[in-house]
Amino acid sequence: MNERLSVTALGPYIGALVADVDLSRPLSDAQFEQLYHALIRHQVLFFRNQPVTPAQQRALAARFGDLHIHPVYPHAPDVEEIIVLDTHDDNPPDNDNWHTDVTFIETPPAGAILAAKQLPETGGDTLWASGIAAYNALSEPFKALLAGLRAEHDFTKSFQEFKYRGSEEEHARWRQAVAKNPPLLHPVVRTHPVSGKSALFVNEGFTTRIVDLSPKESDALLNFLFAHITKPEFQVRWRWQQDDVAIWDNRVTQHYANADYLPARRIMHRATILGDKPFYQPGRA
Ligand SMILES: O=C(O)CCC(=O)C(=O)O
Ligand SMILES: [Fe+2]
Repeated sequence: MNERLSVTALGPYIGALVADVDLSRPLSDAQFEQLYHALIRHQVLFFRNQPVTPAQQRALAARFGDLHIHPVYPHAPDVEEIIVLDTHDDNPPDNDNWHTDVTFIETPPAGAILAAKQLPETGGDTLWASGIAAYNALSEPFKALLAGLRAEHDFTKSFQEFKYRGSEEEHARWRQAVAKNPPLLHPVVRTHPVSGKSALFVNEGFTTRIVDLSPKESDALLNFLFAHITKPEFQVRWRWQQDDVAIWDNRVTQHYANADYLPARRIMHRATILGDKPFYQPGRA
């Protein structure tokens, strides 16, 4: 059996295409090791032609850690760890903003695995941005200003009440999720626990304010940082084909799902790997 994965960078900062691996089968330790190192280095990995079932996708994700069960998104039949993102005219996409997944919990996901199940003829690309590249591009005085600042992350910034009024059951699930996920704080700059690299860790999806600054200072700084992360230099854009798989490091990246394909339907499956509590440790890398 061929144990060597082929890894081709898609740019200097973020993204790589991985070939010579079958994600539907259990990976050997040697294969997993290569995959893991490629993920830390490139932050998001892409694979073509991987028709994984929900159970196979769960098994692959479980190699990386324990899995998260989402408070409001629906899941695959019998596999509650696999979120089904089925978007169409009656359920329009809502990930067309720059965000890091689930930063509204104490230990946001370390990563996620997304599989393309049904795609529109055209459109529906996803972009990822490197928080490491964005951070590195800042001047030293600016980095010094960010060091030690804390930002609030709020579930309701992206999951707004008006979207969950379809049925009483849906509304009740939303209320429960709000009660379970009060706003909390994370460092504005986060150190990667494995690579030691620092990354911007505020995202437009969930970050509401920098609590150590005045409201006006916080607005100005966050607006700058949200705009800064959208520089194409820090990004990779993926044009999906059926049965593509993407794996990303959610600790140091954010992403944006283009909502340009309605009325066509698009179905994606996502597994979410639990992470640890974000910290900032200056000078590690
Ligand atoms: O549908 C996509 O391309 C990405 C959606 C998203 O934001 C996610 O799965 O976390
Ligand atoms: Fe997302």
